[in-house]
Amino acid sequence: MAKYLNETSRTFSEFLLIPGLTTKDCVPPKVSLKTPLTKYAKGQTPDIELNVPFVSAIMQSVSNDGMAIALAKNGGVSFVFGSQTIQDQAEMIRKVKNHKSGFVISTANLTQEHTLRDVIALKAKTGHSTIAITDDGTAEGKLLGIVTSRDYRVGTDSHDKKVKEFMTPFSKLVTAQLGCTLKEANDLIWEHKLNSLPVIDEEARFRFFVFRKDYDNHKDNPYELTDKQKKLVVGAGINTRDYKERVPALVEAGADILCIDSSDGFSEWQRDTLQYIKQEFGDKVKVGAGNVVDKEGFLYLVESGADFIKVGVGGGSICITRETKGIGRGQATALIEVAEARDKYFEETGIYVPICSDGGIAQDYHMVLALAMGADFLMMGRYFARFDESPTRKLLVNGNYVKEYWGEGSNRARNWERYDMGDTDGLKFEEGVDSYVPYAGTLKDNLAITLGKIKSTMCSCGTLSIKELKDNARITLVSSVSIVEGGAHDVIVKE
Ligand code: RVP
Repeated sequence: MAKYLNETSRTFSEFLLIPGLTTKDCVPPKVSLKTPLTKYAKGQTPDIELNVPFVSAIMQSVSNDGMAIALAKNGGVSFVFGSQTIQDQAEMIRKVKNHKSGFVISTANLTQEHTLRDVIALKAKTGHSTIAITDDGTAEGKLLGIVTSRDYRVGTDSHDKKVKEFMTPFSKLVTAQLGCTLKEANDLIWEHKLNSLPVIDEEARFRFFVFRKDYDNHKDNPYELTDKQKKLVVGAGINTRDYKERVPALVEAGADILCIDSSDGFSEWQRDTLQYIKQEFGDKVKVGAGNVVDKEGFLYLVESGADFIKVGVGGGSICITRETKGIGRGQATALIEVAEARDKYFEETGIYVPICSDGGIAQDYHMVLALAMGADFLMMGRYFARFDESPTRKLLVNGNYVKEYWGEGSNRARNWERYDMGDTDGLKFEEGVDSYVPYAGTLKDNLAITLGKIKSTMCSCGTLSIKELKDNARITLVSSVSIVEGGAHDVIVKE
């Protein structure tokens, strides 16, 4: 006879946190949101820690190189989507690892034989007013000069005028040598009152621009997450089919952490993938696995070698796995059980395996609830899809700006590798939808507001770290009537 669990599958919206004593020391600027990303032994520190407890979802519509750069600059990690060719995914990883904060590879370059007309057209196309002039018109050619909007007058100068007649030539440029630090570049910018500084190599080949405004931005990123070489940390999604080719390519490209991407990860295919990675690369390559929704799934993947475990089946905003396959569990119920299993495993073995709550965060307050229920960090798709940095189009629909957002299990993504079922034919049904989400602006601005709310809630609970929150939070179940009480009620709200 089937086993019937005497439980109700619960979601985040069914819970609230009860405030604890807030001492005068307990203020948002003192709250630390540092959290482990990979497993560690008692008394040691994890090899990778996040500065904010967020990772972006392994999805075409969320995590490309642009999102990865933006999120790492703000303290989290993106898992670049794996539903693309191995070469394309490795190239995205390379772009993130080669990104040097403040050192910008120019996308607006011309030769000195081009004309003012070309300059105006390139500026309109790229939005960049500083153009590098190189011998072959590429971003790696020999630097011959630069053109900025101070070098020409659109209304007066002939548009046929050659670039060489009005550019600032190399002989008059202040340049920096490749290998200089951002601080050194910035000192030159200040000393010579520049807006941009070209960086060249020993053969005078153009490599980067450093802009005055970017240095200021860089100083504004106190949470930036970098590796030992000061390169941004980046993750990559993998599957249980082509891992023998994909994993070495991603490792070669510099991925700091991998994660097997599947809606149901309690499988022998995940075990084989984990064992292969650990046998081939030892502990050098970190890899998360999932998704699971119970203690058994958690222990199975931990014993197979996973460095973190992802929790959640069917809770994602674009996910219809529960409707399609009839599998899943309320996200809060799943998380609470897996968190208990993680703590017990830690007590028994001295090994702490972080867990990630994946999907179903619909409100900012759900984030702090998930952390209080035991999540070490959260994976989110919808949240990040709304920002400028997500890879999708921004459109005007019914007078409102929206961004596109589609599931990895949708027909649009065609990511059939997510099914951990070997090379079985016929597993080509949809378990995700194609949708819009309201456009919300930049990642940095939105994250600042979200983190402010989380820190404020943590202070209300009298806690200054995620660990303290987990240990001390008091969580209550709410009735549907008290949910009504929680919003504005019995008043006429002014427009
Ligand atoms: P959300 O943040 O609620 O948008 O959920 C994102 C999560 O949904 C992903 O991290 C993944 O686990 C899951 N997902 C992605 N695609 C699909 C699908 O097509 N069913 N589900």
